Amino acid sequence: MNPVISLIESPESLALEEAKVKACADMPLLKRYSGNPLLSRKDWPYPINSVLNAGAVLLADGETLLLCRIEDRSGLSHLCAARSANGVDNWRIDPQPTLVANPQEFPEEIWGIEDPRITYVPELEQYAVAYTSFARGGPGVSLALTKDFRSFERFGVIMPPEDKDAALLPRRFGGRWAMIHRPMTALGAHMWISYSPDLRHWGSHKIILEARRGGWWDANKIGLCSPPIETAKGWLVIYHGVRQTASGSIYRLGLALFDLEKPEVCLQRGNSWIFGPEAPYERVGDVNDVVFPCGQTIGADGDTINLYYGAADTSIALARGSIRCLLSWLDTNGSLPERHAF
Ligand code: BMA
Repeated sequence: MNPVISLIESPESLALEEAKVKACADMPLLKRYSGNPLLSRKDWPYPINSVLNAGAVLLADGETLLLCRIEDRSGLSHLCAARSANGVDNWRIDPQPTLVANPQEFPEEIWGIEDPRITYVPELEQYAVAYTSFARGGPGVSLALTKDFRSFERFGVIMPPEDKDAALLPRRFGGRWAMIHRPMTALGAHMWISYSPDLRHWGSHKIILEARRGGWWDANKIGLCSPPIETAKGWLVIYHGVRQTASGSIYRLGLALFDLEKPEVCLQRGNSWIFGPEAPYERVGDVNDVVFPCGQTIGADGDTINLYYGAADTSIALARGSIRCLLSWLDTNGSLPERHAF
């Protein structure tokens, strides 16, 4: 479960908090782990092409589980779980694929399944996995529930093509579940939220964050990265922005904050990106210049964020930051976004 940063109460805790915020200025917002990349093709127990874009969660026993997207040597993807006691090394990888496309029952998966985002849902005592199902209509959003990442209850496609980059929020709002996702519409590639009474039927669709236009780093195409993080100030969202250039796309990360009780309301949006492809394993791979997180875990201090990201569509890497520092950066570098009706 994501922590909620406690509200500041006494003058002493206020001073301590101020000192911690000041210390943010001396550290990078997201610091790459020195042993990156964490997982790549050579680590896999069976032949694959690449391992990328993993959902992440801390299990009840404290282990980190990554549900990795594996592109096999047919070009299609499935999901495979890797577990580690410290979230950094000694990964125990399932000897066989963990969740594979099942096109007989779910024809929307004929070209594989990709990019899972995991949310622990206390009310259901289960993990919800929102993933991309890929078929002739393009990518759609599918949902499955699991208790153990060994057996899964599949709900099938819940957002029809073209749609992807989805994660469930961990609780209900006014009795309804909420899902952030990124449909492609005539309006462009913006982030939306939809609500459901039962996780199967979705409505009350609203745009929550728009791709900017023109020369911006996040012009024309954005999407949710890892599931939103619940903080006292709101839902902290890491999203990707795609810059089209003459030599291809550049995938970078930005921040936005949404209202705790009305997650469709954006409170702040960062103006510049906070993390982009710089290291060789991010700049060069099957798809150059891509950092693409689908999951994070939060440290025992309730502040450290371990962000797991696909690097150049080839391997999985880790960067660490502080939720407090990300929020304080947003305070200084964010603004209230314009809202457009659709
Ligand atoms: C996106 C998704 C991701 C991929 C990224 C960069 O559209 O398909 O799976 O990592 O492109 O290729």
